Amino acid sequence: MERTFLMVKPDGVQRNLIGNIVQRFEAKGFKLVGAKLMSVSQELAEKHYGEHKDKPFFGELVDFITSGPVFAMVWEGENVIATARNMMGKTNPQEALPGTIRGDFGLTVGKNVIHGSDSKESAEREINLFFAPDELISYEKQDSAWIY
Ligand code: FUP
Repeated sequence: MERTFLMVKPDGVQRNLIGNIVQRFEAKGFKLVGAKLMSVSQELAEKHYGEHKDKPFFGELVDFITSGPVFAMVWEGENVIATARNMMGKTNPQEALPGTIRGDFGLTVGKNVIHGSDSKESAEREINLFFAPDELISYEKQDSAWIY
């Protein structure tokens, strides 16, 4: 079963959106296998956003993600990586459709509420960056038979 890394960014935590965001992925049928409220260190931020290190907005990106607590999560389910990206909406909240997280809650590309892995490779890399193996829980859920 596929896993992805999702993170409510500091703006989402400050705006009390953790519960709403968790609820969407639970209701969709995905399984939460790890979650924690945490601070992102400078080092972790620079690793996480490594692919953007030459972009003009890299400094702002790192400053923002280290500016307050984030809620880091690992979710599991069929095609969870692409489906979660659809549920998040486009990177630019102006283009994100209503009904998506960024479409419903975001106004600017810098403060766009949530991060989600964009491929199998980035999911694996980001899960390993943010979680130790013993922080991820494998378990059966009774509702699975009604979802799959
Ligand atoms: P996403 O995968 O949708 O989070 O988008 P990207 O990986 O392309 O960008 C990572 C973060 O960089 C975005 F969440 C917001 C920020 N960003 C900017 O601040 N300015 C830009 O022009 C593009 C991205």
